[in-house]
Amino acid sequence: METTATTTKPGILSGIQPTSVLTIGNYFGALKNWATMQDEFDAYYMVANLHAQTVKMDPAELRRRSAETFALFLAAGIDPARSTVFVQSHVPEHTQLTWALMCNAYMGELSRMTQFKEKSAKTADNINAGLFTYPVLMAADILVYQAKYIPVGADQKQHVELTRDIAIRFNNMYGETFVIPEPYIPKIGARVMSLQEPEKKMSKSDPNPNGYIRILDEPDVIIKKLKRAVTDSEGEITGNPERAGVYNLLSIYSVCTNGSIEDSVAHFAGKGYGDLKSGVADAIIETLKPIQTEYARVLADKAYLNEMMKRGAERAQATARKTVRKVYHKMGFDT
Ligand code: ATP
Ligand code: LTN
Repeated sequence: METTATTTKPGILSGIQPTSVLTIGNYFGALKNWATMQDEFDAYYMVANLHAQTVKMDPAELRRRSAETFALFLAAGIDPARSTVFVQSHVPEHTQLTWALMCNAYMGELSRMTQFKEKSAKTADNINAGLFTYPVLMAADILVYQAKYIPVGADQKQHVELTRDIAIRFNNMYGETFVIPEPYIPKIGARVMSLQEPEKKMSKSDPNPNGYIRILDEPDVIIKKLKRAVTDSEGEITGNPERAGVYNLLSIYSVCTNGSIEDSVAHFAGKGYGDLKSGVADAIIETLKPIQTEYARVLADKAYLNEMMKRGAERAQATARKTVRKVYHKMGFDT
């Protein structure tokens, strides 16, 4: 369980907000890749619960979802012996560094963040200051661990660019302090699209549950959602990306079976959409089964779960504390 205090591997950090139960998009686009990166990198993976309150969440629900998301990380193969896996609020250095960075971030640059514009348009009755300063908290998440590579989807790239700008600005003003991070797009990544609107990505906050498959969905739910998946009227199964619905199903089959799109097309050659849908449903069920079994085991063992959270937070804090101390000292704060 113990790791060495110093490592020469480049640091990576990523996080997922525990706003809802994770989908197979989160699994194939994030968690599965995170698990494969654990040996090559000094990996930090966190449940971004502080971020989740920028849209109002019921406190009891947030607490429960934070623990469940942590359990799901472990079930999906994030190994606490090889990675530092933790819950954001357990490490107060994130918010301490946020204040220091906030004084070095500009209203203008925060106003340009696409996600802020989109989310404030959606929740016009709750444009809180946290929604606006959210990217500074994200910058603190990254910089507090001196992480070099940040595995994120396209929608978060802008926030990583902002983090770079803040870090460069800070280094110029106060002297070399932060490693300058870069967005990291994994070699094997998958973008899973909505089953109902295959031009849009599958999203855990989609109001239509038929659009997504949750990692914890039961087999009968998966079969039902696949039956309702949008295809087209052509009838033939080919690997044409412009036929978004069919292509998405073939892509999901490919990531489940670790094959290529061509392999999937060959597998379904001459078959109809009914076979495609049931084949994809079976592949998803098979892929999720071991994760669901492990999730149930981990979640039932509260002592183990709490112990893993505690150890993860301690490990994370050991690194984070050093950065905050350095930054506060440079800025003229005594602690
Ligand atoms: P929300 O609906 O709350 O915005 P989301 O399901 O889009 O959530 P995020 O929490 O924004 O997910 O993303 C967490 C991680 O999962 C990110 O690394 C993101 O790139 C990845 N991810 C999310 N959805 C997909 C998807 N459909 N395909 C591939 N990767 C995805
Ligand atoms: N904002 C991200 C989650 C997140 C994150 C991070 C990702 C919070 N802090 C630091 C990478 C690095 C999201 O909503 N997907």
